[in-house]
Amino acid sequence: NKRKPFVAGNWKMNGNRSLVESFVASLDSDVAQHVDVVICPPAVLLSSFNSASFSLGAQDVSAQDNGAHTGDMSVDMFKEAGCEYIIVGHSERREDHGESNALIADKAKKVLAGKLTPIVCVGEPLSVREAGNVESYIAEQLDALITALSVDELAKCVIAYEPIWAIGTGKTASPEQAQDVHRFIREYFAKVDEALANGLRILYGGSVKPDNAKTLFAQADVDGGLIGGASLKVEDFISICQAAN
Ligand code: G2H
Repeated sequence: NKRKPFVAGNWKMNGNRSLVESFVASLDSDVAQHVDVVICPPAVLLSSFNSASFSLGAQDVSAQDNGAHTGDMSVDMFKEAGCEYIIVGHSERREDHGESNALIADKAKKVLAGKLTPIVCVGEPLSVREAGNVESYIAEQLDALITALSVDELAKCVIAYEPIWAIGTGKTASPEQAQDVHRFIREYFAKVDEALANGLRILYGGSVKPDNAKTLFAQADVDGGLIGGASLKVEDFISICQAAN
């Protein structure tokens, strides 16, 4: 396929200025030659980055415009801080902050209106997988997005499939499990528009490490990864980026 590989590091609530410095010093443009590389640090660290070798992203955003929303940050603010991407709907946001599918779709729409790219996360908890309901669960998450966004807008999104049972647990989905859901997601978008589905980048997330990245990324419908724990060590992150090459 002709989709450009994509690797995003999601630092979550981790990192400090010295970690920023190690990334700026070690992650050079060679790594990002054939791969779109993005780092999503905590918002307060964004201004410490000054590197042209990779892009910056935010981990979440408000669905509102600037105004009286204490503690929130807007698309405009992230844009000014140099972000090109914003993660929305991470399962930790859904769980810690009760974010609904509808709110996440609103956020994605807001990100697109600001001409940034949303990385929209979907994924099922273990109970849903054990009950055999993965596809209907993911379909419901995608429906909210498909309802809120036009085909042109959907085409500008990046999707991340992150099975919740594989997040930070060391339990990676097998390449086959990942591919099955990625194929399902692509086919689901193909019902909306074939070209959209073919061009859409779908990332896998959940305990991606240097030693499992290559086989995951080799799957036909896996276009890269959203990396948590392993994005906190620059050598590990670089080898994952290389695995996507
Ligand atoms: C899934 C992933 C990155 P980890 O949340 O978003 O984290 O790689 O630590 O499982």
